[in-house]
Amino acid sequence: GGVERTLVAVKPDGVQRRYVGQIIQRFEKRGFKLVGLKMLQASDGLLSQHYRELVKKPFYPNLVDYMTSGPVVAMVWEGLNVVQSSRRMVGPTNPAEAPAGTVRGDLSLHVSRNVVHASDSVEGAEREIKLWFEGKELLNWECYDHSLTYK
Ligand code: YYY
Ligand code: MG
Repeated sequence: GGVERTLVAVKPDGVQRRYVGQIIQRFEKRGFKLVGLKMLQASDGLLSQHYRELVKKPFYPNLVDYMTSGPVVAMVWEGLNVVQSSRRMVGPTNPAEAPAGTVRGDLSLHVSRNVVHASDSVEGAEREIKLWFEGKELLNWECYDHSLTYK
């Protein structure tokens, strides 16, 4: 892939456990550029669109209760191959299968409390970013170290 954007969100358990800073730091350290950031209380309506493939799953009501239990910190990260790289940094859905070194493998234990979201495809990322952010909330800015990290 080329330069892409993806949606990463610290879920309510991650916010409660005060992991926002260290999750942001992982993406900054990797070299990705933050182009959108906000804290919000997710609504049932937003989540039913965000998780539209999952609304009929038995765990969906619990998922909505969890995701609406407190604030979420949503962000958009930009960079080379950022969609796949973010998924690798976040780790598998079930923290029990997540390797150490991944966000989920380091910070969580249970599939229904897995701390963070990351989009799973370029198309999915585009759809999710439009759901969570207005165009004017995304900033185009020049990251001066890209002449070092993109060679
Ligand atoms: O993209 P990712 O978050 O890794 O997994 P999805 O399959 O999209 O599921 C979204 C979300 O649903 C997952 O992060 C936790 C929750 N969930 C669950 O509570 N129990 C499951 N068996 C599967 C998913
Ligand atoms: Mg998913």
